[in-house]
Formats: sequence, C-alpha cells, structure tokens
Amino acid sequence: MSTAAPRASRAPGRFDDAPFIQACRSQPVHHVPVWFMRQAGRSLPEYRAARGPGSILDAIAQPELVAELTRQPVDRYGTDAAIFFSDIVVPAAAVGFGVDVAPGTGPVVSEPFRSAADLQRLRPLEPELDTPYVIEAVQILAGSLDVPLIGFAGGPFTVASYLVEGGPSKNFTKVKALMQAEPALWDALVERLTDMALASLRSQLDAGASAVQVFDSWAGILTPRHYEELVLPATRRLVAELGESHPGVPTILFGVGTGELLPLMATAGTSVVGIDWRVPLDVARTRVGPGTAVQGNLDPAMCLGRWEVAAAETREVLTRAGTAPGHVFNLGHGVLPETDPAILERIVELVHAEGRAGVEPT
Ligand code: 1CP
Repeated sequence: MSTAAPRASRAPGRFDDAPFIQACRSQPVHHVPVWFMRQAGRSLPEYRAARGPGSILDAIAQPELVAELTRQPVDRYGTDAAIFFSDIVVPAAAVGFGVDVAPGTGPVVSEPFRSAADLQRLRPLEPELDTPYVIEAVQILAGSLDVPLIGFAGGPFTVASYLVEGGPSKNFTKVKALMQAEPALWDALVERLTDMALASLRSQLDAGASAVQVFDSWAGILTPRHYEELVLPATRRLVAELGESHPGVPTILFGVGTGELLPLMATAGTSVVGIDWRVPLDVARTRVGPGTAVQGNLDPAMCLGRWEVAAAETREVLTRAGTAPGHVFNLGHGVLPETDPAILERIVELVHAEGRAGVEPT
C-alpha cells in the first residue's frame, strides 16, 4: 500500500492528461477510465482492518486514516480516479446541526428540520475552521496520488432529505410535504445547503482535488416538474458559482432513478451526468444531449455472482456507450458490501482493454 509522504499540492491541471479528466471533458482518451462509487470501504478487508469500530464521522476527522482509506481501492483495483473518503452529511454535522451516522443505518438526526427556527442550526460553513481535517486529508492525497482525486458534496435535495426526514427514508413524505406546504422555507433550506456544498467543494478543490461529484442520490424520487422548480435552480447556481471560482474543473451530477430527470440534469451545467443502471447508456446519451459526458452504469448487483455474468454485463455497458468520447465507466450506484473485490479488479482490466468511447484506433 502506498504511504508516500505528502508533497506540495499539485498545480491545477496536473492531471489534464489523465483519462478520467479527459473523458469528463468529452476528449479523446488512451483508455476508457473507470472508478466505482463507494469504492472505498464496504467490501474491502483492508478497509475493515484500518477503519476499526465507531462512527464514520470520527474516522473522517482523521486525515492520515482518510488518506489511507481513499488510496486503498486505487491500489487494489487500479481505478483511474480516487473518491475522497468522507460523507455527504459532514458539512451539516460540522456546523452543529446535530447529525450522526449510525453504523448499518446511515445519517440520523435527533431533531429533524421542521421550521424556520431550525435554519439557525445551519450557519454558513467555514471550511478552514469547521472541516480543517478535510482540507488536510485532501492535501495529503493531492501530494501523493498518481490519479485524480474526486471531491464531493451532497446535492441539495438529498442532504435536505436527511435533515427533514431525520434519517434514511423510503417514500420521502416529510420532505415532499415541506416542499409543497412551505416553499419559502424550502428555498431558504436549499439555499443554505447549496452555500455549504459550494464552500465545501471549493475547499476541496483549493486543497488539490481535480474534479468534483455532486451526489443528489435521491432526487429521482421527484417528478420532473418538482425537480425543475424546487431543486434544479440551486443545483445550477452551485455549478455556475463553482465554475466561476474554478473554471474548467470537471463536475459530475449523479442521482439514482433519474431516467425521467436526465434532460433536466443535463441543464445543470456539469461536464458529466451520472446514470444509474436503469437507463441504457445509448438512451442516456440522447437524453443528456451532445457536449455532456456520461458516467456509469453497470448494475452493482451484476458484480455479486459469477465473473462470466459481470463480464458480459460490463461488455453490454461498453457497447451501449459507443465510440464517441465522453464515457467514464462506473457502476449505476455504489459498490454493494458483499461484492468480491476480485470481480471489481477484473472489471477494471476489462474496461481498460475493451472500452472504445473516445479511444482512437491504433
Ligand atoms: O468510496 C467511498 O466509500 C467514499 C466515501 C463515501 C461517499 C462518497 C461515503 C462513506 N459516503 C459517501 C456519500 C454518501 N453518503 C451518499 C451518496 C452516495 C450514494 O448515493 O451512495 C449518501 C446517500 C450518503 C448517506 C449515507 N452515509 C448512507 C446511505 C443511507 C441511506 O439513506 O440509504 C450511509 C449508509 C452512510 C454511511 C457511510 N458513509 C460512507 C460509508 C463507508 C458508510 C458506511 C458506514 C460506515 O462505514 O460506518
């Protein structure tokens, strides 16, 4: 495992020639790049050994540990990018909203967001004071990784859903009710969360991250009309303001079950739209339109069985991605905990050998 001492942060553009960055920009590539959402942790024995018990929020506050957990899947799988080890609720937790992450459950909020008074618990994020450990861990990684580091933040709907529902949800009834009953309060909540995501993403980019992904994982629960009216404007602002402070940095917007939202998501202004496994990539490409790359979209469950199945399904994704530039191979959502790491390792090899999107014939 790589334990290289941190060097000075790499200059912007250090990874301009990396396949992951080129594919995000819909440029030709040497090979189709691949990384896996939730590649850190979960299925890796070395993760369980390093991580120990306790809340993930405690682990996230230890920069050396975070750097190690972020590097583990890159070393093991040979992925073309690293995803920063953290969680989407870190900014809200850091400003003292009162969020914990319960092992086996996910984010839990003891006093959920209910009224305007709760906005007081969401003061602006000051990354240098509130999340210095994030900055430090990104700096360590930017100085030692040989592949681009992806920073991330939760999208406005998804983070709001945890704060309003009080934890993971199936039907999202409380947050949907708030959106309809109190649109002004919803706007205020979304604007605060967007400002927090913006501050967090900027701090990760300043510390050396090469790209960012916005995980609006649960936005697919919304109708296109509600997404367009109540979530997309804030997402557009987030992407636009990030582009002003960090021009040219690749950005990815991802959600699950977003088949009907893809044309709208493509107007958020990100370089890439992440596609879940339900929409074949050729269809997804027509829905997001020209000029926007796609990321995805192997069904994570296809990695649970025999290699022959995973290989055939990987080839299907590569075929659907076609030959035009702008494909980042990924799963359609996160790695499932029971996945055999050997399967992911072989998928990386297969994508590198057989992916054709943007690869110039030799
Ligand atoms: O590769 C990685 O694992 C990187 C680290 C990472 C990321 C990118 C973690 C660590 N969390 C996330 C993002 C995140 N967190 C998302 C967006 C990605 C996705 O859609 O999967 C979401 C929705 C969360 C919220 C969350 N945190 C959940 C989901 C709960 C639900 O609503 O179903 C859970 C289980 C967590 C806890 C968590 N975060 C990360 C890990 C490894 C874990 C597992 C618990 C632990 O190890 O203590």
